[in-house]
Amino acid sequence: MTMKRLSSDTLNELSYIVKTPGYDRAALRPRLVHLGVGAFHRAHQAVYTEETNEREAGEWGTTGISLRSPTAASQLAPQDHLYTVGTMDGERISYRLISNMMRMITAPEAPEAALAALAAPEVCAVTLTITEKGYALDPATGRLKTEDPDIAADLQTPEAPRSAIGYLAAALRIRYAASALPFTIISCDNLPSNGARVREAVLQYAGRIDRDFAAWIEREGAFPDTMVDRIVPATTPEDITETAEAIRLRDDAHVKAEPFRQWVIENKFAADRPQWEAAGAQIVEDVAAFETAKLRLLNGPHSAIAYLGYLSGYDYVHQVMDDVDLSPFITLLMDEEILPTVTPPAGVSLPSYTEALRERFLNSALRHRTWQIAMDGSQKLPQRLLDTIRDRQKMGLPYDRLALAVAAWIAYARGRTIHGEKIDVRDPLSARFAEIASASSGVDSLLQGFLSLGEVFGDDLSRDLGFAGTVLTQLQRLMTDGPQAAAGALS
Ligand code: CS2
Repeated sequence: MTMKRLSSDTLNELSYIVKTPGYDRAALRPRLVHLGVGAFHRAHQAVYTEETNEREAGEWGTTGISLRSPTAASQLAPQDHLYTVGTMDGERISYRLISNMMRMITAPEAPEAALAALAAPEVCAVTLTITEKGYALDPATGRLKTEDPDIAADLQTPEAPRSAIGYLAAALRIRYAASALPFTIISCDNLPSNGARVREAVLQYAGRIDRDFAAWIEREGAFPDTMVDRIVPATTPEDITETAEAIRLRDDAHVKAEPFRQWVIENKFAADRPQWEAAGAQIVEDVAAFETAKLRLLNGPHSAIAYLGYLSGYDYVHQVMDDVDLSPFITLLMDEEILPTVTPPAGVSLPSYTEALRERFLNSALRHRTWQIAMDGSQKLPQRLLDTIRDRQKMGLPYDRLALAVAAWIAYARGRTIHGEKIDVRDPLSARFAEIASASSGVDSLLQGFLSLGEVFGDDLSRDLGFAGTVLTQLQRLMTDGPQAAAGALS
């Protein structure tokens, strides 16, 4: 039997097991815009907004903009932008309907509509999940990559942009010309000082167009730093089928997520905002400690799990956390090597935090793919693993486990498993990786090739012989004995 699709018209057929919104959808106003409507937004910021609407009788509606693909619009628009989130807690799944998304725009198909939606006077905040690479900043220097094709094109025709930074600036410029207030720009990507980064990108870009305009952004704009946390694996076709059976309607925009969620936002806003605290968000004066703890203790081990796990033949994170060699290795990596570099955020006990993280990684219901986390390693490694190594070096402490994680990234990024099977490496630098791999004649030259990637390793680690030697030892062991034995030797 073909299942009917979720939409306003079929809502009365939705299973009673789905928690439905406790507020009036008709009262929503398009006051928020989100760029990059992937699974993470749907299960994170959108859930906070939804609960805020419920608890505060809010009017917070979201316009979603996809900067590239029409996928999100094709999932959401036929459903009147309604979708469900499945929270997976062991055997238990609980569903809730999310209804604050009002409209979806695919920017390349409707650039004027996208710009108008952003610049609309009612919009008070724009949230972003555009991934690490979306910020177009050189990670080592913080310089705007004006050579990036999208940024270069946008600087030629700033009123008809295509990049995220170009859209934000173009919309702010309309506000500026109208002597209106800017909207708050809230980065929700896993980058340290994510607010400061997007501010830097927008200011450098705006400065190239009009200095007075850039000065206005500097004066009036607000770019809070945030820490975002919820494990949200990519939705699979099986998830869609299983959800349809459970909720009695087909939901092509469904996302699944773990029960845990956290959102810490710096108290810095340019305009009105939803009282996201009503949904549990923490509004604080300084996000840095939360960000560092999360990036280093969650995302760092996540990347280590992804590379070592994938190379060991594991598809999912929870399987890696069940492996006799890899699981103790990850525990020691977290407790012995990473934790001593982290200052606990106010009110947080780091040993309990790491213990809770391991429980979260063990959530088998999530089926979180190692391959998904392995993506875009060149953009993730610096803040997840390399800064921790830099701190260990400064403290005069060993970092062999972190070095094994870096070695596993290199082994993965070269595009072959230890047994020689091809890996589908997704990364903005994948072409460079392939060149390095084909030019290298052995482990030594492979490592040299990768270390020459200054945008990943920075000027310091690229030239650091002690670092190179430590990674080489791990890479050799990994290539000869395999990832499990290499990890086992450090447990
Ligand atoms: C993961 C993160 O895909 C990845 O790189 O490490 O997306 C992780 O699941 C989230 O940051 C959890 O908050």
